[in-house]
Amino acid sequence: MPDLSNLRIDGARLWDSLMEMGQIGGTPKGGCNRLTLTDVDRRGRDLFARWCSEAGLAMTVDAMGNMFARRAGTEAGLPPVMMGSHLDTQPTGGKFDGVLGVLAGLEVLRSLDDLNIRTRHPIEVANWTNEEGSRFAPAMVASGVFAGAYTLEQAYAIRDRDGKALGDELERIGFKGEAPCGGRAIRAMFELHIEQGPILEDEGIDIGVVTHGQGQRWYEVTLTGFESHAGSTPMPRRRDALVGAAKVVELVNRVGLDHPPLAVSTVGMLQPYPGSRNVIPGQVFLTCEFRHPEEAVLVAMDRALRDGIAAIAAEAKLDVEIKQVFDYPPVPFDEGCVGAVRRAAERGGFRHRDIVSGAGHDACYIARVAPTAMIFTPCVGGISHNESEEISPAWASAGTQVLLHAVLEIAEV
Ligand code: HGY
Ligand code: MN
Ligand code: MN
Ligand code: MN
Repeated sequence: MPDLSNLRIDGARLWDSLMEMGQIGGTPKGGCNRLTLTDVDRRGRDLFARWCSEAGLAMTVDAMGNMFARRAGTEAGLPPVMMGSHLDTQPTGGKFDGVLGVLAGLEVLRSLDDLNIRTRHPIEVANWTNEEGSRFAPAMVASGVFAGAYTLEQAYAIRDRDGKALGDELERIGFKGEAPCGGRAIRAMFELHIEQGPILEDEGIDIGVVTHGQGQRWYEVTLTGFESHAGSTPMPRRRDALVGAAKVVELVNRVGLDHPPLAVSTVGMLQPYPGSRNVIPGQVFLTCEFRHPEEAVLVAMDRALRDGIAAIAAEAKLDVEIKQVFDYPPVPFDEGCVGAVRRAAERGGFRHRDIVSGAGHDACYIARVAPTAMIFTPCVGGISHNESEEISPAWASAGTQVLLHAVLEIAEV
């Protein structure tokens, strides 16, 4: 194998691409709002497709709108080594969550051309549809279909809070591709992503070698009481769904605190109905989610949630419906690929450490159908899913450098 240790990506070109993509859906606070399958998402997809075409890559869009830009290998029949992440963002997202992994993959392919390096395996960079799960729950649904966790029909039927169906929105923005979603061999997949937490920056580490993705459980809870007049309904006669919901919020927080140090629990959405200032809320819709690296702890948290909500509903005389919308076990990544990431970090002279991912990622589903690993870069203050999300150009380049070398090890020069 030729000495590749001095191969360098073009960090300035990568940074320019990140900044240009960040303008699409850019928000006044410097963040990004490119909610999946909106016209803004389409504009981001079109820019990515233009860049891939300029780089001479062959683009395939599959039935879930997943985009795969492919650089041919010297042996066409070999399965591709894949990179990539997602271009969709949270409504108050940043410029780097997901986007770094997609544009770093593009930078790797641009650099291989500059350096005139050919690999045996083809190499692809992917943009996975609806990683965030903010508009259409659950998250990572398109990589989930690719990995066989959901059928196409199940995914197409998912509706947003306005009742729009995922399949219809995919069609509307022109990204419902012909190619089947999944069912094809992949040699390996590497996802570069910001850590979205504080560990790497706090420890002065450049590269996270991600060994696992933690498990997640997402729920939708509907509490139903009875609307009535805020002025003339005596307190003992009320069936106030919002009072019950407030106790559920406290319960969810308690369940997280009761499983230290790694458990996390969050109520992200809470919608009282009818939402009138002088009507006792008759119904509340809320979402909650748990995460932990161990399945047994997630089972215990699930039990505590269900028992706790039943007690709250009985005491407040409310009806309750609990819908689990996402049950996602902890994911160990492939040792061979994790090793390739670690060797690439050492070759580049980067300070690195093993780390478990707090966030979910498309790589967590792809790990079900191909050897997969992730690379983390630090992010400023560990902040993400916030418009102030920030990384340094040096961190972006370091992560992309490691991605280049990990991919080259597996794609075989
Ligand atoms: O929620 C997550 O972990 C991911 O950012 N969708
Ligand atoms: Mn992400
Ligand atoms: Mn995210
Ligand atoms: Mn994610």
